[in-house]
Amino acid sequence: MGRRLSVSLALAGVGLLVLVGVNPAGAAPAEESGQYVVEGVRTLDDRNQVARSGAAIDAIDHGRAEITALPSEVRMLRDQGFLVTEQHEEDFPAADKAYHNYAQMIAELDKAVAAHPAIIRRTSLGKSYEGRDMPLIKISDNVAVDEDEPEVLYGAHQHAREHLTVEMALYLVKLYTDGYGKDPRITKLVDGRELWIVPDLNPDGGEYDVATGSYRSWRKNRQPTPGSSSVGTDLNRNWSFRFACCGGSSANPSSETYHGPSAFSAPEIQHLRDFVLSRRVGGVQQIRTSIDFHTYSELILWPFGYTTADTATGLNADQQAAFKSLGTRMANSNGYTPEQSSDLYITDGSIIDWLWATQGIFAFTFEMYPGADTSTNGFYPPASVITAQTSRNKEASLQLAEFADCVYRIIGKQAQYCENGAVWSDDFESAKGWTVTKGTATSGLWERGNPESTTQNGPKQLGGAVSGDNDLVTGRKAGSGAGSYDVDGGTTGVRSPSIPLPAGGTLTLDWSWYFAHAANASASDLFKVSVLHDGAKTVIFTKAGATSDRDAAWAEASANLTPYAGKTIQLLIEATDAAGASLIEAAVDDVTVTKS
Ligand code: 0X9
Ligand code: ZN
Ligand code: CA
Ligand code: CA
Repeated sequence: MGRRLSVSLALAGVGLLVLVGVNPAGAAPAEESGQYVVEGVRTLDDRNQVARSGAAIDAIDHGRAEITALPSEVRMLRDQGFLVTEQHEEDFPAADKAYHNYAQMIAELDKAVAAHPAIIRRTSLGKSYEGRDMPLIKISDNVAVDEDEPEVLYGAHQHAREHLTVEMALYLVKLYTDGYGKDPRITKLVDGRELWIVPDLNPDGGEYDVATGSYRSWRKNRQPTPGSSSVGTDLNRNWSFRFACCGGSSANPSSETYHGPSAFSAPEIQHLRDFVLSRRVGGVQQIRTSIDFHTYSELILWPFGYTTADTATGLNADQQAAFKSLGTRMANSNGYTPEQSSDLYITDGSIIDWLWATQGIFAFTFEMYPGADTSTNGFYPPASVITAQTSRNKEASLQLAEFADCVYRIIGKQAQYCENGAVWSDDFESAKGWTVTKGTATSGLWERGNPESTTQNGPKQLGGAVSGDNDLVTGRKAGSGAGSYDVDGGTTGVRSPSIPLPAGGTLTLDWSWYFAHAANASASDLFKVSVLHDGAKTVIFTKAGATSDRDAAWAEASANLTPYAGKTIQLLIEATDAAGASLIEAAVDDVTVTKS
């Protein structure tokens, strides 16, 4: 019946506008009754519940009820948690039977779990719009335990007709389970990583695509759009990062790239989002690398899709270089073309942009076989290619998992970005490039040096540093008394050199300091530490003066810099003598930024 779309969305140079057209499969489900199958109708209660919906039960066998029902009755049953499917054989055309339909995919996963229970677990991501279970696979040693190992996410089948991607996921399940204990490289990954596989992000669309025994060229999910007769949201346009921002998706419910009424309106995408968010442990995302499998055009794509700019806010030059290097390395292994995803065409609300921008996951889109030069409909390659075209991605899939400990290793910057310990430090024994800012203070400006001690009712400037001979101090000299070379007349500030902070991990700033004043000080006198970032200033530490005597004594302080991970910051240290000429002194030593 339907005219099949003959162009690929992945094809370079194919304008998306071309795709807006008559799509008979998107027509409104008319309010007339049809034959359906309801699973899990076991107890008398279940039976009554089905009957109460208004549906007529035609037959029941082993919890499988055949019913005649109106679409509204089907919706009611689905809302009650029943899996309701159209009554027909949902399967591939005869020549393509080697592809796995939904039930066969589930059976294949269960076989792997039964064969290797120690290293593979199947749980559920949640239910699809029509109520199908969306399996979530974890492969790792001690699979029942959440170990502290880098995690990897392989996802497949956001797009219904891209059936080869389900085969890819099943291939990975077999690769990692059958290979464990036999292939040392695979054994090492299963032991040292937590591998997550989501084999079917769009089970409803996939089943719909094969439901009649001939392909329907279906792409989206099977969720009706409120206020419209159209069915289906493009799942790879439904993610919230820059949702619908840039012309890379459509607001028209009948479009192949309809982004949905709002971000995360598709239950399938909500479930994957919730799972990914659940992998933040102690504020740190555990998943480091990801591939989202699609077909076709033989491409490896990286963010951003929403802009043609190579770097953008949230994607700096090092990060872009790491994406490009890993993408190119993987492409060398499978012969795909590596490029930024917007080189193909602009997409907004795509999974990889969200995974990177909000979670810092190095996420790639793979467009599998065939290449863009196909003359046939590239979404339906014959089953005979499955083995070659899934195993073709073995090496790339393993590389992705191997680099999950530190993708920056591929550009030689693992020490800066990945290794725990000192990220940056200054003991003020040498000049690291701090600059005194133009302040209002007339004396006692910050300087690096060997401090002289002063005393007035106890120590006010300490003659010794915490480390070595030098510190950062407001007027290094003692002069003729404590009141010489102290801060007078306003604020003196000193700004650190630029500090590039690694992305990921917990970042802590530690420093030694003191702030001393005589009883002639006030609450307006201050010692302050701030972070300069993105053109803004955020105060992270304040010690106010008081109308009492406070002696100089080294103390330690710390602040959380994790919010600035991945950014380049500067520190600003200020001391203020606000009113008159109070005796004010301050010093700092041993500033460190560490990552844990
Ligand atoms: O348009 C898509 O979603 C993908 N192509 S497909 O033909 N499989 O539909 C490409 C997405 C590439 N862009 C991003 N991942 N951002
Ligand atoms: Zn796709
Ligand atoms: Ca020092
Ligand atoms: Ca001084």
